[in-house]
Amino acid sequence: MLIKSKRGWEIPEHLATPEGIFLSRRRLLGAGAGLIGASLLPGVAQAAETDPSASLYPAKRNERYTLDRPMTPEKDASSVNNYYEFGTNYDVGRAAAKLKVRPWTVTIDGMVEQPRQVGIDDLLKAMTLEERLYRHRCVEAWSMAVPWTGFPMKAFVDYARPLSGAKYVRMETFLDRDVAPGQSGRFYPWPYVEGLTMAEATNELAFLVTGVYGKPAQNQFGAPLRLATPWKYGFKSIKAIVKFTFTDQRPKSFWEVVQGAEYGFWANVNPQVSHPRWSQATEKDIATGERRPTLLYNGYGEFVAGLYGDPALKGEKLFM
Ligand SMILES: Nc1nc2c(c(=O)[nH]1)N[C@H]1C(S)=C(S)[C@@H](COP(=O)(O)O)O[C@H]1N2
Ligand SMILES: [Mo]
Repeated sequence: MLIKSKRGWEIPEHLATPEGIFLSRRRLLGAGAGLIGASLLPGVAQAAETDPSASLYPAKRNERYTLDRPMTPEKDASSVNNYYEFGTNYDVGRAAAKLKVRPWTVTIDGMVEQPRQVGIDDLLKAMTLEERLYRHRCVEAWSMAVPWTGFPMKAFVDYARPLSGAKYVRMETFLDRDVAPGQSGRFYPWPYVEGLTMAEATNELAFLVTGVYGKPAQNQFGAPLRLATPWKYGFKSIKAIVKFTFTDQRPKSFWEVVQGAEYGFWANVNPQVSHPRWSQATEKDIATGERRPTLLYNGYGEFVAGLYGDPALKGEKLFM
């Protein structure tokens, strides 16, 4: 994520423009990639062996969600990640591997029939896993296409049994400064928070991710539970979720607090609405470097455009 007024502990100067990001990504994908991949492999194999959910993978692919572009190779998608808890660069795999993802308790509270806590493996037993190929578009104008495994957020909302007055779901990432060095940066409002309206959370596309590439997700992808809302910019897809709070108050998301003039609550992808500091008209594939025109709602308009037709939303900044 790029923010306007650079402070000493924030992004290095060479990352301060989208081009800088791409250059540094290319460097990562070039000389560095093999090294990073190789050094991660032992940890990865170990994680897969000890992960109590490993036998649930691979899940059956849901063919309803198709790609208009090649899937991003796993080595690229897993070596270029945004996860500020573990650093402001993109090679966070090694740092994120330190996060313990078992045991992992998910809290459900706020406007629900009965607040409760559930262990991730019990939650997985209550849900049916499927695989979906989704596009993923970062607000910084890079993109990829990944095979997520998880369950529809709608199924989770049904499980959580919110009260009829709930209008939003607020999600929160873990907070542990000992494992996540980034969380010591006092400029940021940790823990990471995101939110959706109930209509968005129960839209068929909203997906809670537990795995990717046919196996439990590596930590850098947001294990053991992260969101995927492919019609929105990537910062909405919060990683390592520990809490879902149902509420009638619109949550303030992490990046909205950090830089509200540039990153809003809605964050729907739109090629015609520029970021204040760069165009969103095109995007760059992290694996191939190829540029493509950005699509309205990241190409998912048939699923989600109806969410935003309500006259009550007039005046909302739906695309930032
Ligand atoms: N907790 C948390 N979630 C997060 C982030 C983060 O820094 N912390 N980065 C966001 C951003 S800006 C993007 S683009 C995606 C990146 O997901 P990926 O690394 O799987 O590509 O995660 C999002 N979720
Ligand atoms: Mo992002």
